[in-house]
Order: sequence, then structure tokens, then C-alpha cells
Amino acid sequence: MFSTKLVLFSLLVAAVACEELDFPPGFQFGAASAAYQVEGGWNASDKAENIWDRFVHDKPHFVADLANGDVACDSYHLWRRDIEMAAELGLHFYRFSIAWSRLLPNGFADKISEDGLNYYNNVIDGLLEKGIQPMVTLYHWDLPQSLQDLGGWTNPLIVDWFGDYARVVFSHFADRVKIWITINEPLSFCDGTYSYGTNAPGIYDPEVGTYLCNKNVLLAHAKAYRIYDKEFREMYQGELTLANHLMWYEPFTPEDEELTETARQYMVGRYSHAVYSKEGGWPPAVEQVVAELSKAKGYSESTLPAFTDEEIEFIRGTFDYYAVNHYTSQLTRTVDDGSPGLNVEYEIHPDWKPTQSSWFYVYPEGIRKQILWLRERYGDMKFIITENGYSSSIGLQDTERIEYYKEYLKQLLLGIKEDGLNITGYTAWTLMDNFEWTDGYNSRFGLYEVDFSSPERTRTPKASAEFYKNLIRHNSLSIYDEL
Ligand code: GBH
Repeated sequence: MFSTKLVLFSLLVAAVACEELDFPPGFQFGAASAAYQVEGGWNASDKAENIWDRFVHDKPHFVADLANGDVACDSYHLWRRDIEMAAELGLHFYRFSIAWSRLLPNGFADKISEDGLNYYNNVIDGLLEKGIQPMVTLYHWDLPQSLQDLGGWTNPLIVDWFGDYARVVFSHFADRVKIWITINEPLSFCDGTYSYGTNAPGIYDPEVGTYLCNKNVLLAHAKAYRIYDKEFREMYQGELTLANHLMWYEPFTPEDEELTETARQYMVGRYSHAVYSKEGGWPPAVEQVVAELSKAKGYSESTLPAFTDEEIEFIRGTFDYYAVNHYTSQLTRTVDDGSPGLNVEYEIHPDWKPTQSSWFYVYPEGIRKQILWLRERYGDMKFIITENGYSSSIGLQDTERIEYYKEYLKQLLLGIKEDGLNITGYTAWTLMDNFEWTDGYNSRFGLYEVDFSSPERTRTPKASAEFYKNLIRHNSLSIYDEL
């Protein structure tokens, strides 16, 4: 009798512990990729050159080992295998991006490529046949070179060019695609290009270029959103937003909190405030920092281009959810040297483990804190993790990746269960090893390994693929008893 009670009691305890590690019913799991990083076929059929094609061919020394994405994972030809892998994992959705210059070889909507259309129709239909929802990104950094030659993201006309492109995409695919990301990580390509010169097209112009790009990107996103609202929403009922790269900043000491908040506004607010805040426009702290800097440098006015009232209204509220791309965190320390601008130094906590990517250290709590910060600033809304994953070198026994996923997912569960965060989905970056931008093929984020030396670009599941598959099947981390 006693022992039966004891057994029942232990079962109950186990069940409760299990439940804590369950994701809410209906939680969606997916994996992501991006056109330039996987497709290859850089000049197949009538596809035109984009800024990454030009960058890797003209300035090969910017990329590790002089690597490029000419062939990459060859997904342009091997898309059937990609869909098969998504099905093997049991993904609910697969996130991929459309290559603008594959669909519109001139960059403009005057000519639509038949082969481009066929390719994306095949991928979308192939996924749906397996019961996998397509999640489509319109822009993941591969601007048609023809538009770059006209100034690219610094030319305000790009707002209309992007709108025209978005309309073509929606008219052909929105009947089957219900979840959209307009623009992926503007911080990475505006600041990456103009503040650091390390992203295609590699134009270094930190004082003016970065902020022109920043403003135009927000308007272009809003343009696509408004077009969807007006011409497609009623018919198709999809959801749209832009995806932001969010690096969590943690103050070194409590005294660093104030400047840390300004740093967060500079990195996250600059691409979020206009869209998600109640009042819209630039974050006031950022306006102040850039105005100060501009003045000190002798500009006649702030190099952060002002928004008109109309523009503020046009951008404000153009979202159906918040797309979180999160990988890592940094510590922020105030450097009080009295110079104008943002006087912050960034450091890594000695306990945070490094990864294969120089910018990337492991701090699982950061993801939960980052999303709580977003909810505090912009209000309660739906969050989808649109990218999260781990960088390693080559190898199938990727236990560190599994560890990373477990720890970060556990923080998300705490956010859902203890803080009541409305997180409805999670996207692993990435389905398979691919062209990791200026790191070439050295930093690998894939659930599947890709053999880049074989003409077949053979894909092999890593241990993490098995982990992810089981996680999805059970909708729970409870199958891993060491947690
Ligand atoms: C995301 O960027 C991208 O959306 C995706 O395409 C990418 O593959 C993935 O994450 C993994 O990196 O080397 O110091 O110049 C995440 C943000 C922006 C981080 C560019 C690395 C280069 C930093 N990334 N950044 S540095």
C-alpha cells in the first residue's frame, strides 16, 4: 500500500516536472535559410547579379579563404533534398528567402523571370505537399546590383522599388504563403555595410550612409506592409513584420545601466521604435546621440535623417508580430571620457563560452531578458523566434550545439511560463551548413552537415538534427533528463 502511494507520488512529481518542460500546445518549430547562403546558381538562367555576387567576385579578400556563394549548397538544384530534410525533422515551417534578382532580373517589376517563378513555386508547393508551412523573407541582403548602381539602400526611391518587388512576390505566392518577413536584420546590412564596410557592397560611410540606409529600410518595410494591407490581406490573411538582429546588452555594474539603455536604443531601438512603439519615429536617446556627434563633427544638421509626421504615421504599427533573431549578448561598460556620442565599451563575461564565430558567446539568459525588454518598451505582442542557433567547426557529433539549443529553449520556456511571454514559434538557424557571409564556410550553424567538396553537396544529419526531431515530436524538453 505504502509503496504504491510512493510510486504514485513520484509519478506525479515526474509529471509536473515534465509539464514544465513542455511547450504550449500548437507551438511551431521551424528551421531557416537564406537565398545567397544556400542557393548557388548565381548566374543560372536569367538571374542577374546581386551585391553579394559582385562583392565576392570583386573583393574576394573580404571573405575567409576567398570563399563565395557561387554554388554554396546548390539548393537551386537540390531543393527536393532540402524539403526532404525539413520533412525528416518534422518541421512545422521552413523559413527561406527569395533572391530579388532571380525573380526580377532588372530589379524592377518590368520583367519577371519564368525560371525564378518556377523555382520558388516548386519550393513552396513541395513544402506544402509535406505539410510544412513556408515562411518567406523578401530580402535577406542580396540587392540586385542594378539597384545598387543607383545608390541602393541610400536612395529614397528604393522604398518604391522594394514596394514593387513586394507586390510581385505577394501576387504570385501569397495565396500559399501566410507568414512573411519583409526585411532581414537591417542592422546587419546597414551598419554592417556603412559603419564597418564588411558587408556587401562594402561602402564605408558611417556618419551618413548608415542612417540613410536605416531610414529607407524602415520606410521600405512599411511600404510592403501597406501594400499587403491594401491589396492582399483581406483575401489571404497573412502575417508580416521585419526581423531584427538583437544582441542583448547587460550592464557591467548597476552604474552602467543608464548608458546601457542608450546602447540598446541605438542597436535595437533604431530598427524597432518607428514600427513597434506607440509614438513612432526615432528613439529620442538615439536622436540626441547622433545630433551631438553630428554637431561635434561640424555637420550643419544631424546626419540621422528626420522623419516627417506623415512618415512616422506610415511606419508606425506596421507589424503583426515581432520577429526575434537572437544569438548572443555583450556586457556594456561606461567610459566617461566626455567625448560626444555613445561612450560605451563592450566586453564578454569570462564565464560565457566562445563559439566558432568571433562575435558569438553563449549566454542563454540573454534571450529571455531581451524579449522581456521588448515587451516592456513596445507592449505585449506576439513574438516568434525567427533565428537562433550555434556556430561550430565541422563535425557530426555536435553536442555543444545540442547544449546550446537546450539552454536557450529552456529560457524561452521560462519566459512563456513564468513571465507570460506570448512566444508562439521557434526557428533554428540553420537547416544545413551554408555560406556564412564573410566567415565563408568556416563557421557552421547547420543541423545537417554539407560536404562542400563533393559536387553533390551531400547533406548528412548531425547529432543535433536527431535532437531537434525528437524535441519537435514530443513538443517538450522533458525527454532530456539532465536538464
Ligand atoms: C544572422 O546574422 C543572419 O540573418 C544570417 O544570415 C546568419 O547566417 C546568421 O545570423 C549567423 O550569423 O564578423 O564582427 O563583422 C546574425 C548577425 C551580423 C552576426 C553580421 C555577425 C558580422 C560581425 N550577424 N555579423 S563581424
